[in-house]
Amino acid sequence: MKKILLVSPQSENEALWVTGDESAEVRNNFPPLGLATIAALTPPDRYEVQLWDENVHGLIDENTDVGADYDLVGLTGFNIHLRRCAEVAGVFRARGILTAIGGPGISSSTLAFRDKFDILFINEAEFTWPQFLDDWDAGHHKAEYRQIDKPDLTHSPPPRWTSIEKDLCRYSMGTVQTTRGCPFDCEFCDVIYLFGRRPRHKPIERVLDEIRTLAGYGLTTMFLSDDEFSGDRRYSKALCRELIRLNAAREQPLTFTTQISLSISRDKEFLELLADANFDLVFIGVESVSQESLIGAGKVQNVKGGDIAAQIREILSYGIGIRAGLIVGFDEDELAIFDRQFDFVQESHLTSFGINMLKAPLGTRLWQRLMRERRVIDLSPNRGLLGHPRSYTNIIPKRLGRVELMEAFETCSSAPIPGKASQPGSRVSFRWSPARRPTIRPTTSPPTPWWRKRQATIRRRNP
Ligand code: B12
Ligand code: SF4
Repeated sequence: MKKILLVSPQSENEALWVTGDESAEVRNNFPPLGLATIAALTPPDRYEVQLWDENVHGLIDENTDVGADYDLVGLTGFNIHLRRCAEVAGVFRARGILTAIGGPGISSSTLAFRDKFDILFINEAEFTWPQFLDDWDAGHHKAEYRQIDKPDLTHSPPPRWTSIEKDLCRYSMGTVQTTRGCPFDCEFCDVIYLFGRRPRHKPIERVLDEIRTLAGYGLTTMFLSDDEFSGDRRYSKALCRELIRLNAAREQPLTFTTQISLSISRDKEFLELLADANFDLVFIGVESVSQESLIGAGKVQNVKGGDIAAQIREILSYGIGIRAGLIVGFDEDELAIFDRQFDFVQESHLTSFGINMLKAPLGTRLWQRLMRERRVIDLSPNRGLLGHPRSYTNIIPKRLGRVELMEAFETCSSAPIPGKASQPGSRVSFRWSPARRPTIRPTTSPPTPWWRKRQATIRRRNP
């Protein structure tokens, strides 16, 4: 029987999501969902599959004993992981083992990394991986498999976690994907190229089964691993109703978290459902307090609701915490944007946030426009020297000097939080210099009736 090892590369960025506040055994936030899906697409009667997450199982180098003689090593990753994927592939190629790579990273940066792996899987692999396995068995596999159509998610099998089930306690949450795709079209984002604008969803019963499986392994928080959980609102509301039922039948409710758009601040029914389903934190691409920058970036869904700080407070008032993504370096941004973002964090009472410099990912509308304007810098020859991806950008900003932007960013982001400086995680979020560090104030607006109801519900469920 052929043996396959599926590796998720070490990710400094991801390891940093572990704040140090979790229990000692937690090594990573998210178990490798893409690899568990590939494992599920691999017939167990023909192949043995083992998952290996470098953040949990250790770094792989030429001396590492991976426990068996594998016939194939498959890697996964986003674009920020590709360099590490290439290093790991190099280790196995030196041992004469066939290597493959799939995931969004190689799907969007195919050319730059083509020669680092033997077989490339571009885009989603629900159809191409089984096709490869048949070709491989028949002795004539191709060097590249490319999925053009976007598969209906009923074709995506429930992820198979069995090979790492003992290690699932080392993750702070379970991952379940309910939809792929996003109806919006932000200029800097490649989600719609990779996954389409029409959200595709899994049948609700399937989602519930996946949640129950992970809960059975002892995980109590579930990350719904979607681009935009509210993209198909009828579906996500129906799912929330089922999550409420699922929790009601449990002694201890599960906690949910996901990525969602700011536009939910205008949908009270949805906010109530999210709160009642026990979503305690959502990631929102807030990006900027500047309406001009948001309009320029095509992030109109944030602008439609008016005052952004008020929209955030509305969501917080339901007891749903927000981790916000912020961006500096839009064409409309001047140096004052740093102060404006700072004041905005104060005013909105954001519970958590991370900040990035605007980058133009290959192929996005932003990349195309800035290429025409000759404002994209090819950093690939220097990639090894650049350090952490948060500390540089591949664009020439419009109103800010490039050095000015990077210096201002570095000044703000390098100040450690007192008492946390030595812990992993202390640099993952944007830290304003100590004098300017925001204090999270208690909300000044009176609690809404729903907030009070949610508090009562929480108290009832956790006496
Ligand atoms: C959930 C999510 C997160 C979560 C959890 C991340 C995690 N590690 O699990 C959080 C919020 C933390 C996050 C953070 C970031 N994310 Co994110 N995230 C996603 C999201 C929405 C879902 C990922 C997922 O779970 N997919 C479900 C699985 C089943 O899909 P999959 O892994 O793609 O696997 C399929 C195929 O790709 C393929 N495949 C994958 N691996 C392999 C391997 C082999 C061998 C084979 C054959 C096939 C194969 O087969 C699978 C079935 O089709 C995606 C968008 C999306 N819809 O996928 C963005 C996405 C992956 N993230 C992205 C980015 C940029 C980031 C950040 C860098 C953002 C930032 N600036 O900080 C950070 C990086 C953090 C890190 N170090 O991991 C980009 C990546 C862009 C790219 N081209 O690489 C995406 C595509 C969104 C986007 N366009 O902006 N993210
Ligand atoms: S809402 Fe989020 S996922 Fe959708 S296009 Fe904008 S940035 Fe990308």
